[in-house]
Amino acid sequence: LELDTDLRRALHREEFLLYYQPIISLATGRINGFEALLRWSHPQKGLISPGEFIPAAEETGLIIPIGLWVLKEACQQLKAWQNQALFKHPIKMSVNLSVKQFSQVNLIQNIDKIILQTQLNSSYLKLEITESAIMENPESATELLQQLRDREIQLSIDDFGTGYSSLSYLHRFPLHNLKIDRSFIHRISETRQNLEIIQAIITLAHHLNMTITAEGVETAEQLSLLRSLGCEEGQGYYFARPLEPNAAQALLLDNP
Ligand code: G
Ligand code: G
Ligand code: MN
Ligand code: NA
Repeated sequence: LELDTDLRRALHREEFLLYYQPIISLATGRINGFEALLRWSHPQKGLISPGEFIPAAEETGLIIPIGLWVLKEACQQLKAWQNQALFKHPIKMSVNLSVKQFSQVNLIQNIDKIILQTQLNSSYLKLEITESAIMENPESATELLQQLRDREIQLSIDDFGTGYSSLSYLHRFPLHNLKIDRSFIHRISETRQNLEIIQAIITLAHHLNMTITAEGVETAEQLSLLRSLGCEEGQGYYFARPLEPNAAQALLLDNP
């Protein structure tokens, strides 16, 4: 498999990089954190999105070393920003974990090692896990989530509504935050029903002591509807696209 060889080489040659998309508090307009988003700077093909290579990386198992690189790089970046004292308001760093990463045997040990190496306080790290990763093995997922929570690592359920949509299962898992998938936000003002579905998700999550992040916010109208529904955070092109580290850092300088 050519892509497999390419991905291995990319790791060795340090061709991966991270972009950072801000996550905004809807109440204050401040940056609450960033989501780290992987990019591959291919010597011939230019910048490649994870959608094009993560499925192959999952299949070959390369997602494990790539994912550990992402985690370390993201923790290092936040630590560097903290060391520069660029901001007063605490910022969190969100990192995506795929199904395979979430079920790797040494996940906790690997995370502990990265936290130790980077010296980032683990309460600033947020992990984004999909419903499918959790539902693949709910019992072991619950245990793993609890171990992460014991370390004060923040836990988000990503792309909510696209997987099992298991509203009835949510209470079983020790999660802090729910990210509503952008397909719901996209349709928010289309029908009364869409709005009511989002309202129901938000109400339930609040009952379970989870905060809500709306993904894919692209318009002022979506923003104001989400605010009126009590959604805490938003992420999307309306605020900012995923940014290069320098551009993300420049935004932080303006973060009151
Ligand atoms: O950034 P972009 O829209 O191209 O991302 C496409 C998909 O790739 C998204 O579903 C996102 O969650 C996923 N993704 C981005 N970065 C990472 C990463 O570092 N690890 C994993 N597992 N998935 C990622
Ligand atoms: O699956 P996940 O939520 O991690 O995917 C994040 C991806 O969503 C990023 O790759 C990013 O490029 C994309 N994204 C971020 N904001 C927007 C937006 O406002 N609109 C759309 N269509 N995609 C977005
Ligand atoms: Mn995500
Ligand atoms: Na998502």
